[in-house]
Amino acid sequence: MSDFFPGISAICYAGPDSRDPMTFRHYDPDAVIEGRTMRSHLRFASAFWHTMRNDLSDPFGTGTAIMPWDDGSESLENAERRIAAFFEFLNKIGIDFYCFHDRDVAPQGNDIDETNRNLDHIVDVLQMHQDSSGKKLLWGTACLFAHPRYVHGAATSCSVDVFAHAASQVRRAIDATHKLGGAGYVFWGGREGYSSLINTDMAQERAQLARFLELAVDYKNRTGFPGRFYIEPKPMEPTTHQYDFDVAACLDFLREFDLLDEFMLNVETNHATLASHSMEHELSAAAAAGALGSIDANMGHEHLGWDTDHFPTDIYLTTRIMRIVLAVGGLGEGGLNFDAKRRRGSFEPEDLFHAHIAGMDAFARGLKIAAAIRADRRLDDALQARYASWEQEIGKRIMNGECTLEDLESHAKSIGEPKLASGREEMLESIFNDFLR
Ligand code: XLS
Ligand code: NI
Ligand code: NI
Repeated sequence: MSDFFPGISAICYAGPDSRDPMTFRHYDPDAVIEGRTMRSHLRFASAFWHTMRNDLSDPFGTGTAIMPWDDGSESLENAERRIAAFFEFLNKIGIDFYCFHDRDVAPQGNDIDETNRNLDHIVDVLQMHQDSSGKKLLWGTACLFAHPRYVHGAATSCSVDVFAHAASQVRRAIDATHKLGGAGYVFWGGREGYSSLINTDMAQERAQLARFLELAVDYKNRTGFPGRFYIEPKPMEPTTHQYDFDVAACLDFLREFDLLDEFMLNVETNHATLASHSMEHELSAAAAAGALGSIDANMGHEHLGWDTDHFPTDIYLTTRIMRIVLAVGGLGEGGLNFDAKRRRGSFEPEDLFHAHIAGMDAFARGLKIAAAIRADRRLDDALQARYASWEQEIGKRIMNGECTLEDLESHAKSIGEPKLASGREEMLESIFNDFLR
């Protein structure tokens, strides 16, 4: 058995007092919270593209990551070695799931057939590793943004031929995900937007995107892929504007094209902040529509206006996320995928462990704190009390559609000026803070 991470053994829970950075201080996989284990609440996944393919280069400099298992070639042997290193990593860190793009696990060939053969080969390799490790695929996806042919978009390209290439690629990526028992399949519209409106027919491009998704749904139904389909909203980058801008825009798009029953949302923190929303806002919007499916767990930096994909280490953030996840009864087949990368200066292989430990412990704490806030009930009770007037007869009649504007005028006259209560925002924030000790 090869050892790609020599000197690092399985990361174990050692409790909050541990001073050993190679331990979990909060993620105790078998600890039970609200009747379920932490492991099943959190369903952590590691992103193959960041963990194995991100060399930590940035627009100003080359990669710094030390990856002794990677010879830099596009050979199948190299792809197999990366996967072996990845599964060793998953085993040691104790993460049960992973996510991939077709092109980051398997090399592109000279034509579609060769590319498909490469992917088929790699799917068998992944299957072998899944079987021997018990690890599972949370979701797969197609990289429809890196190849130069997608420069003007994939489904939204001005070229119908590019649309056909993208369709063929998605077909095979769904097959790969299906074969590996993936719980879901993600559509992230990396270049499904525009650089400039001066050369863009927005109505045409949006209709193309809808048609593309319809074709995928048709394929899912015909091939019996049982997993969920997700859309991952993102407002921009690399495009100026992406059509799946935020949760609200995605829901509206899906509703317009009658696709709402077919998709849930994979919500990413750094995409929320790029859209000038909080993650809490995006998750609440998705939850309200019954479409909160999965989470790309990362975060941005308040001084940087782009998708920096930091590992999520902010306990306020993870607590807010887990409060919503617990409130909707969990993510079901979804999970928390660390769509996150180490900083360029964290270039040693062991930093992959530190980064994931930081994210996992932050979410474990978020889960524990969120559960404590829920058990305490003060915040939930305050919310319920705030809307109590809607429980009155008049409130029920309005919501049941049994009132006219005239009825409401009579009601308004009979009660006089409404008496309002304070929103108590600061008091509630302060109660929330009490739990972050
Ligand atoms: C990029 C996206 C991407 C998707 C998968 O910003 O987050 O990584 O999650 O294609
Ligand atoms: Ni993502
Ligand atoms: Ni992202």
